[in-house]
Amino acid sequence: KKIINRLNSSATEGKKSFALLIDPDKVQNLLELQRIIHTAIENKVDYFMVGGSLILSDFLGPCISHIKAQTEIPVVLFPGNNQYIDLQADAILYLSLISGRNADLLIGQHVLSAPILKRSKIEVWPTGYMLVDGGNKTSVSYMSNTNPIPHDKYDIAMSTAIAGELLGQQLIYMDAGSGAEYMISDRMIASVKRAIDIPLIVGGGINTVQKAKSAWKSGADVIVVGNAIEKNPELLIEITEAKTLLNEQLNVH
Ligand code: 1GP
Repeated sequence: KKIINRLNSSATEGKKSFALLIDPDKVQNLLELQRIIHTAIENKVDYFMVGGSLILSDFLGPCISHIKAQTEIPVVLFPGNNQYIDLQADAILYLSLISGRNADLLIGQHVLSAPILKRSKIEVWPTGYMLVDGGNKTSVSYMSNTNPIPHDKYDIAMSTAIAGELLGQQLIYMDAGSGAEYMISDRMIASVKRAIDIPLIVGGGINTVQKAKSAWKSGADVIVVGNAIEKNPELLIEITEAKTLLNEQLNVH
């Protein structure tokens, strides 16, 4: 069964999921990487996302093979550009930066990577990627050379997400950027979620268990946490516990 179908079924049931984002460039050494992966497997995160804005190290391949050697938990690539491909991964977020007006990130990078992806067995997930202002200038807003959607422009966010869905995107990913000063507001998450019928992924600046819970409760189907767990791996355990509790309350298992 395709992983995206599983993701879709969970979202339809209202079941909340948690993706741990690992940026191989931010990991100090392989031992630290192994420790985070081990904790994530023990706590049964739903997805590993592997990605970043740059490729500074040669940890991408080892990171994915290390995860794949130990667990069936899907590994999803979250690429910063068309070089960010490793076919050991189970799936790739094929991101169209629909909040921006940079043609290269709407179609250009895709043209460069399409033949290799088409020939591979990797699941390609068409994803409408929306950057939302998170207070500070994050790597992704600088690297993408686009303006994020203002934090309080709910209608723009909603209309953008609907346009993404109508254009055939299968997921919407709203991101305030890694290490955002503030996460996307509950109100914006809720207005986007109400407007679309495809799963909603939310990330950027989720650095406490309270923020994780409020993103889920506002309508995120999957939350992505990276930066805060790099700093405090214990948070991974707290967030998984909160997710299990919430899914029990929602009566979805
Ligand atoms: C960034 O959404 C991800 O693209 C995760 O952000 O690193 O702030 O958790 P953080």
